Amino acid sequence: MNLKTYLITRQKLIDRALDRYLPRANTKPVTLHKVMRYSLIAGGKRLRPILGIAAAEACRGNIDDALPLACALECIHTYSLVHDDLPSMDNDDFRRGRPTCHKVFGDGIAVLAGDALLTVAFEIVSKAKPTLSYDISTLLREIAVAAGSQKLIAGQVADLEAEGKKVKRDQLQFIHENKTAAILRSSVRLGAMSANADARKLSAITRFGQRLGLAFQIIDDILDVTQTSEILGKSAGKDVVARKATYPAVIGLEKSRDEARRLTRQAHNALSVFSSSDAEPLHALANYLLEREY
Ligand code: GRG
Repeated sequence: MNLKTYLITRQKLIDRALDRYLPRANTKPVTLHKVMRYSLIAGGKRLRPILGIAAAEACRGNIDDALPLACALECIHTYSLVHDDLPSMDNDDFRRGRPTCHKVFGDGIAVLAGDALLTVAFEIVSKAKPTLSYDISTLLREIAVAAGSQKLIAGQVADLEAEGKKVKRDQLQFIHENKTAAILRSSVRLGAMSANADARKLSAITRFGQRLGLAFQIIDDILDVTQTSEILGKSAGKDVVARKATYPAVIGLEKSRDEARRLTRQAHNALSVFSSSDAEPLHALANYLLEREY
């Protein structure tokens, strides 16, 4: 398969769907809807929704059924970035190749746009088609738990509390598994659910998402040290300055690369229950995430 074409076509599809799901920019209150769109519509690699759609394909589902769930997760991911960039959190000026939301519109409206992106995600999930094995309340619960106080937010709390401290490897893994891997894992699980995956396939996809999610954050940590802000489209080198808990800081750059490779291998292995043609996009995406430069 041609991964470049695959990524571009999926990104366009997701961008069009996000545009449809969000209230128009001229909907009242106009400021809020304009700001939500500023953060969501322009930019972002759309990795989580692309992975969700690829997981649906692996389970022989179709793109249209996976799209609402994929887009809901992208809204949650974007909310977490908007809030994370605030001065009271990571205090970042640059995201998705442009000034951060609060830099352009102010802290108050950035908080509210983040809140609204989180909330609209649940409205979008309510539009998804239930399947025989997964009703709407199961889908809603999946997303609520991943974004909630024991996953995404737990990871962010642990990340804030670890700043400037010496952390052990298991604490670091807790942060990464919750701050990053939980949403990524849910993206592929929801894709599989939209295809009415059986328990064996859902469990394989879950393991794939967990391993890939952790590898993804380790690569993100490595890129923060090795890449420029221009290439990343966000501020590089901040983790060292803020004395963040990262893999390169705790185990060094080379061991971090080894760990990302090891986890990616495990992610590939988790897909052994699928035929190689059904899982081809997931395998290609796992390789791409390991080799990515931004
Ligand atoms: C505010 C509850 C709350 C959580 C914030 C998202 C987050 C948790 C922190 C942001 C910083 C960070 C290292 C997040 C981990 C996830 C991550 C690597 C985000 C960037 O994902 P990409 O590269 O970004 O897919 P794009 O912009 O392409 O979507």
